[in-house]
Amino acid sequence: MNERRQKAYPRLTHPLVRDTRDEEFRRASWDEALDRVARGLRRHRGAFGMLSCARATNEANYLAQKFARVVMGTNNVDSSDRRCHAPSVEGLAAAFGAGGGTSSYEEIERTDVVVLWGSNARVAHPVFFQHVLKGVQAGARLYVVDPRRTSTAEWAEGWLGLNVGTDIALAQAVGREIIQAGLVDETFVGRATSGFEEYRALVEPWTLSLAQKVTGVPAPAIRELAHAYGRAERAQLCWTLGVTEHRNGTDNVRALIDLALLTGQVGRAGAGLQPLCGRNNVQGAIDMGAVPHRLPGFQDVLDLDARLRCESAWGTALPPHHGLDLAEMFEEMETGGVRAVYCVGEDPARSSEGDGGQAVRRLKALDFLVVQDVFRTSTAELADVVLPAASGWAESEGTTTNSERRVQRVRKAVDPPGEARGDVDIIRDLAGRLGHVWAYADAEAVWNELRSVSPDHYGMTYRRLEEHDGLQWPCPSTRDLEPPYLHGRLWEADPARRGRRAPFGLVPHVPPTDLTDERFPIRLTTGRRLDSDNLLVPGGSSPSPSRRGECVELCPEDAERYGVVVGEKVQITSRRGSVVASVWIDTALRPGLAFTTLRVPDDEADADQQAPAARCPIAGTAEYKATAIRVDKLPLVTYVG
Ligand SMILES: Nc1nc2c(c(=O)[nH]1)N[C@H]1C(S)=C(S)[C@@H](COP(=O)(O)OP(=O)(O)OC[C@H]3O[C@@H](n4cnc5c(=O)[nH]c(N)nc54)[C@H](O)[C@@H]3O)O[C@H]1N2
Ligand SMILES: Nc1nc2c(c(=O)[nH]1)N[C@H]1C(S)=C(S)[C@@H](COP(=O)(O)OP(=O)(O)OC[C@H]3O[C@@H](n4cnc5c(=O)[nH]c(N)nc54)[C@H](O)[C@@H]3O)O[C@H]1N2
Ligand SMILES: [Mo]
Repeated sequence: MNERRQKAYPRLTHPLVRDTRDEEFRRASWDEALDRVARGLRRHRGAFGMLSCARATNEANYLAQKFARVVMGTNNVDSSDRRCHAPSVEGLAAAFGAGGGTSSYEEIERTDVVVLWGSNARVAHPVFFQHVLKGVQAGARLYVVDPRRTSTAEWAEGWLGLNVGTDIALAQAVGREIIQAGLVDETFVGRATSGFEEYRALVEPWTLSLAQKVTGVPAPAIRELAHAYGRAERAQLCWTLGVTEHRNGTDNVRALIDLALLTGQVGRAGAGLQPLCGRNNVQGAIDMGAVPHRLPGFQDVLDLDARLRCESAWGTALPPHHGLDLAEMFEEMETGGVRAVYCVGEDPARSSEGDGGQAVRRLKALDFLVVQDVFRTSTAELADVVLPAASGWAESEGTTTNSERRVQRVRKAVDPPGEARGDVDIIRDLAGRLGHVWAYADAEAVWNELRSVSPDHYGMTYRRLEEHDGLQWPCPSTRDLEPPYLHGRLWEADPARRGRRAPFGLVPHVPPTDLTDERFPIRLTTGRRLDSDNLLVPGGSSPSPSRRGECVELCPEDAERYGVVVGEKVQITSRRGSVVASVWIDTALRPGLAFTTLRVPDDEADADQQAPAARCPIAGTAEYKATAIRVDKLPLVTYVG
């Protein structure tokens, strides 16, 4: 077992400080630690970046973004939404104006067709998957679109095993078939959308046979999906990282939304578009404004009315332009644009901005780094000051927002250990030291301020959240409830009430940046496993035949071709670097396709081996899902079963 990488992080119980990065940390009082942070940040008002936490409460995220905007005067605030959910938010916002999934979990149980596109929900979203299974039990047909025959696919009526990075080609062939078969909802398209003729022309070349060639999915399976989706009374199209973690993640999302526009599978009970959020409060972090271009309530920073509302609530002028996103902040660490970082509940040194080695190098070069986390993370080891936080879950009062836009109360059940304190209290006290006295008595006071600046949250008092067991946004009124699905207005007959039309995305198919060829013949994709949590994989880096650990998974045919067995180490080389990993054999894969967890382990390699080849220009999400590699057998077998 690889102790160095896999040892669980210890819990933080008291503040830690040091004068220089070469020194060991020493224990400090809260007063001393917060004074040091205030000193460190004061010097860098113009070159500051805030990383906020998609696992912490809404209240913590609201204060984190307020700290960046009000105390530090910058919109440079972001969270790991950038790595997974941002393309969904951008794609949905471009089509409908709101960046949230359009339907609710309950509707998944009462629908006719569920499509899980690039989503291994059985493994990564087990709670949601229970709703899917209830739907299936009630007669819904389930389709799974995934290069691997995942355990999610085992439950499906149809599995479409496409080639990595061919989602747009597949979606457009489905769209063409829907048009050809006369399954377009013409009323909806005519009333509520724009760009249909351009869409028809765009998808025209994507015949079933061309799509079969490009995507690898047999034509009859594409046809079946098109007919099932197009004929369904109600259908739910759900997706996650198989769609978003590409150089064109937002375009991929648009291509899926186009299918719903074509068939009117949105804005009605039981019909919808549902990107699943990775962590408990990714949606909330975005909704609270912990993103560089949006104020709380998904209001654009450039929207003067929204800015004025926040300025009057916060008593200060706000920067009137978009800030830097997570990826850009890391780039600016290199060029001097970001010199100080306040990192609340993010672990970029391990989870990495695409590449661990590069992220560590950039964090080390900062003038000042403060980390506020539950655990003593790899990122905390690089900091000047470390602040111990209470966990947002079970140790704090507040709220979080799930994939169906439902805001729910979280409650404090136990005290945090040692001197650890809640994120809300820490950020508030720090603001006070920097001259901004915020008199919140508790989390509810923070929430009520958020309600005053975000019309979509206005109706959600703590009391109502408790009475209703959570409420979905939008909730503009303290009396009424909105329907559980979004965009019902698109179905209005009256154009004035219908409002803005939803435009077709009209996106082109482009292959991944990293092409396979003779030198790099294998497509490596990454993803989750049931027994691992993001970058923490039980079993370390040396799997035995009974325990996978971190490894590269090959199909039986490829393993035989390379003459390798389970547990044997191989060298994996991409165009950007090389790592050594142990082999696991998985029948979910097919020849030419390899799979690994988020990071192939290799203690010797800290260079750019995991750097993504590209990013989505709209959402900033990295192309984590499509690397071209070569697998070389090593002369030495290090494991003998
Ligand atoms: N057990 C467990 N659950 C988790 C996590 C965890 O670490 N462990 N992490 C959480 C987080 S942060 C997130 S964001 C979510 C992610 O949840 P998911 O997105 O479901 O997880 P992934 O396994 O990353 O990717 C989903 C699927 O995309 C497929 N895929 C790869 N390339 C392509 C492609 O080109 N096209 C298509 N259509 N599919 C492709 C992969 O084979 C994989 O099965 O999971 C959350 N839940
Ligand atoms: N190669 C590759 N890399 C990837 C991905 C991939 O598919 N491939 N996926 C990416 C994805 S989808 C994601 S989401 C990222 C995840 O990467 P990270 O951002 O590192 O996310 P977590 O592992 O969730 O770590 C978040 C931190 O929050 C802390 N924390 C939890 N609750 C609280 C709280 O209430 N308050 C505070 N202050 N801290 C708290 C935890 O201790 C933890 O250290 O990794 C990304 N990296
Ligand atoms: Mo994620």
